[in-house]
This record gives sequence, structure tokens and C-alpha cells, in this order.
Amino acid sequence: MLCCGRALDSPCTLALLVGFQFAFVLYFSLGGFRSLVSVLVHSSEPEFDYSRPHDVYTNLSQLGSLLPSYPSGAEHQHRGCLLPSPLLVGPVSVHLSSPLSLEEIKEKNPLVTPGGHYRPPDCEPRHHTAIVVPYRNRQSHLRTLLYHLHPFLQRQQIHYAVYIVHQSGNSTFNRAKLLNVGVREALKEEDWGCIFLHDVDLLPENDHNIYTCHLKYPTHLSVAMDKFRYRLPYPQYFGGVSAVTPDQYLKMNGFPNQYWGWGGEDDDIAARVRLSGMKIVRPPVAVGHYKMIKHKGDQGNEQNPRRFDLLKHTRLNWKSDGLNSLTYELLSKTLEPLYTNLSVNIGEDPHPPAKKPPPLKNSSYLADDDNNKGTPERKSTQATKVEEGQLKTTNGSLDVAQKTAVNQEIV
Ligand code: UDH
Ligand code: MN
Repeated sequence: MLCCGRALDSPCTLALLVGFQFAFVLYFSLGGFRSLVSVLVHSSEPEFDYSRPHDVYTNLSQLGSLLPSYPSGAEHQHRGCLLPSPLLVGPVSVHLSSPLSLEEIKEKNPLVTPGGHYRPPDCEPRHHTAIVVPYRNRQSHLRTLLYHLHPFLQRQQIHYAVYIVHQSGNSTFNRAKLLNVGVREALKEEDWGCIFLHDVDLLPENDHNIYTCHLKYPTHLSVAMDKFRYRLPYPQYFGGVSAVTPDQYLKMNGFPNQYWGWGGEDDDIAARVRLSGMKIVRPPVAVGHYKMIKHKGDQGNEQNPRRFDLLKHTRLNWKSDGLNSLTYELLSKTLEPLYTNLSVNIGEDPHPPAKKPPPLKNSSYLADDDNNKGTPERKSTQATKVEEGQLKTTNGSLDVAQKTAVNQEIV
């Protein structure tokens, strides 16, 4: 240090200045303190900046035109699509308010063909994925999903189609049975290598969340939903968005047909995965971000009070209730511009919820809620929910609603 004490022009001072400058350049080129720390501790989790998301239609105009890596011409059409796709952008914004009309969405997705099918125009896709959506009476959610998912998947350069499995009639909703129908119908149409089971109200926020299957094990994709503060609500959670290959699906005998109403079926599916000798795989939390469109419980999809009993018997029932016992009537199959619509009669709930009494005129408890949630029946269910929060299902996981209640209590 002595040599540096005298003058600014001494070689030592100069060396120090150059050293500092180099350190600064290095610091900022690494992206500041956070990245510096992650480099030092060798974090394996990818990092994404969700504060500056891209528009979900970014890079779409490049499809089918001249991409530097995909010059047009017949010989290149037989070239395998690059992995990962060079079109990916990472975090994408999600538009939840006032979705466009179906016609407007179709205009924005000119390469999507009837039935909601898509194939990359410039390269041979390496993945073939059917998206199966259980559905009834969620029109605006469906438009929001289609607006978002089509460009999202096209950027991934996969071959895909969207199947909406519409439960006809007014019987209690049965998500898992609709998924069984969707898988069977989709596989009748094409030899899909991967099937996504996708709630209509979930929108992926990062296009590095690739819609393909793990070769060996079922995948759970929606690991970080905004509704659960971007983390898994409980370790065995398998709801929202998941994916199986046809082989994995056969191995677990598909999904249960007996869960009418809200809840339990996702935990049953998770249990089937383990009982059939498989395990659940997941993308990193930083990739599996989803936004759920905010909604109330649907009429006809009331909480299933039998779900805990059913879950106790998954071990006994999974081999006899599932794909091998599936019955339904396909009422219609139409190729809409952005999706294939399968309208199905899946039968009646053998234990329908008790009919609510007709609303009394001037009743005081109807005044505060327009969605029938103020009825005594509904209130008593909600009141018991927190107490139920300590219950565990047979496979050790908490019910989503229960766990949410527990989480809210802890925080
Ligand atoms: N679904 C429909 N129509 C219905 C019911 C469900 O299309 O009437 C489908 C849809 O794809 C939905 C999925 O089934 O995304 C799952 O149902 P959900 O969205 O109701 O499930 P979620 O776990 O429930 O999001 C959140 C709380 C709703 C209130 C639960 C009762 N307390
Ligand atoms: Mn939902």
C-alpha cells in the first residue's frame, strides 16, 4: 500500500483502478447481486424475471416465414424442430379481462386448423400432444384459455390439438370421468405421444414450461399457481395441469369415474400413480408458474362430501374403477376453428346433493349473496371447512380446500 500512497499516476494506483473497473463490469454483466450470489452458490434453479413478461403473441409472425435457423424449402420441412425451440421468450403476460371473441382469436392464429390442430410449418415436430379440457359452462374462461394457449404452444414448435370435453345435462360435474372420455376420444383420432389434462381456468406464465411428457413418469405441471402463492399447496398435489403418456395412463387404469362434484379426484389420481409403481415428476417452480382465473364454485359442482370415503378405498378400487370400467355416450363431435368439441353424456350422479329449498321471499340470508352461497346448507359446509383442515387423505396429503384453509391459518 505504501507505493500507492504518493501519486495518482503511480503504476499501482492505475492497477487498482483497472481492477475496480473490471470488477464493476463483471458485476453488471452477471446481472447484479442476485445473479452473482446464484453463480457463487451454484443454484440449479433457472431464474426468470416475471416483472417484465412478454406478450404471449411474441415471435408468432416468424412461424411459417423465414427464420434464420429454418430456411424455407422442401428439404427443410423434414428437419426436426430444434430443441428447445428458438422462439421461446420465457415469462409471458396473461390477459384475464374481457377476452376476445372466438373469431378474433382465430384471426390471431391463422395456422391453427379446424378442430384446434397445429403442426409447425417449417420443421418436423418431435412432440405430439393432445390437450384435454374438462368443461361445462365456462365460456369466457374457454376464450381466455384459447387466446393464451394457442400462441404459447405454437412457440414451442410442437404438434398439438385442443379437445374440449363438454359434460352435457345438469347432473353433478365429474372432472375425472370427463378426462377419461377425452383421453379415449383423442387417442381414437391420433397416435398422441402425450396427453395434457388441463383445467380451463389455468394459464401458463412461462413458455419454457414445455407441453411434453416425461417418458417414464406422469408429470404435474401447475406447481406454482398464483392462487397458492406460487408454491405447491401440499407435496402430493396433482390438480390443475398434469400430463401422461398413453402407456402411463394405461398402467394406472386411467382416472376414477366415481368422483361426482368438487374435490378428491386429483388426490385419487396421484394415489393411482404411486399404486401402479410410478412417481410424479415436476418442472422447477420457477418454470411452472400459472395464473388461475378467479371464480366462485360452480352450480352443479358442489363439494363432494363422499370424497374422503372414496379416497380411503383407492387402493382397493383403482384396478376396477377407471379406464376399464368407463362408459359414456358421445353425443357429438365437432371441429370448431380453435378446438374439437366433444359433447358427452357421462350419466347421472348416483348420490346427487340434496336439492336446495326454493328461495323464500324476503328471506334475510339471500340478500347478501347472489350465488346461493348464503343458503344455510352452504354456510354449514364452509363453517366446517377449517376444522376439516386437519384431516388427511389416505395418501397423507391434504385436500386442496382444506390445505388452503390451513395455509391461511398459518400465515
Ligand atoms: N369445470 C367446468 N365447469 C364446472 C366445473 C368445473 O368446466 O361447472 C372444469 C374446469 O375446467 C375447471 C375444472 O373443472 O377449471 C376444475 O374445477 P374448479 O375450477 O372449480 O376447481 P378449483 O380447484 O376450485 O379451481 C376452486 C374453488 C372453487 C370453489 C370450491 C368450493 N368451495
Ligand atoms: Mn378453478
